[in-house]
Amino acid sequence: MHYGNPEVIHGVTVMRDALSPVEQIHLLADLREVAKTAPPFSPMTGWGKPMSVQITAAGRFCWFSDRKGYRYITAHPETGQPFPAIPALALKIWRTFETRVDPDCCLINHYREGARMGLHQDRDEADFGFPVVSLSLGDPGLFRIGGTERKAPTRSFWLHSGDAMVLESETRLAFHGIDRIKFGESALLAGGGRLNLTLRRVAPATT
Ligand SMILES: O=C(O)CCC(=O)C(=O)O
Ligand SMILES: [Mn+2]
Repeated sequence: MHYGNPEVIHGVTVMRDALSPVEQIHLLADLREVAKTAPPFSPMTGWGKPMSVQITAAGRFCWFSDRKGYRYITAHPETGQPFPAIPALALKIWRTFETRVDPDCCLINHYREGARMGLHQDRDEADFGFPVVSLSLGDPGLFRIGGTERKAPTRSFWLHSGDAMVLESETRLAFHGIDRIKFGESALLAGGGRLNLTLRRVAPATT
C-alpha cells in the first residue's frame, strides 16, 4: 500500500492513509496517555444540552463551550491542569501541510455510537491563514462540507481511519460537520467508535 497521496475531494485536501496501521496504533497509545492527564468531557452547547461527542485536547489550548459560549481554554475544566504535549505523530502530519508554525491545539473528539457533529465553522482562531488539519482514527465518519455561508450547498464523503484532511484557503472557513459514523466497522478502538484529532494554530504565529 502507498501512504500519503493527497487528493482533492469536493474542494477539500484529503490524504488517505496518512498514518499507516502501525502508526495509528502508536498514536492511539499516545492518546490514551493524554486522556489519563486530561480526561474526556462533554461540553455543553449554547442551548445547555451536552454535545454527543466527548472531547479533550493536547497542546496549549482546548476548545470549550458552555452557556456563556465558545472559547479556548488553557486549563482542563475538571482538573485545572494544563493539557499534555501534542503527540509526535500528529505533529508530523501537521508539518507535511504547514511548516511556518506548529499547532498549539490538538482537539480530540470521541464519537461513540450515535454521536455526530452539527454543521459549524472553525473560526475562534487568531489567523485563518493557517490550516486546520484533521486526523481520523477508528470507525468511518461521514464528513459534510459546505461553503462559507450556512445556506450554501453541502457535499459529503467518508473519512476512514488513518486519513488526514486539511481545511485551508477557500475551505478554511467552510461550514462542516459529521453526519454519522459507521459504528463497529474498525477494530482499532477496543470499544468501537471514532476519534478525530483536529490540529489548529489558535494564537498568532508570534506568541
Ligand atoms: O470529527 C471531525 O472530523 C470534525 C471535527 C470538527 O469539525 C471539529 O472538532 O471542529
Ligand atoms: Mn470543525
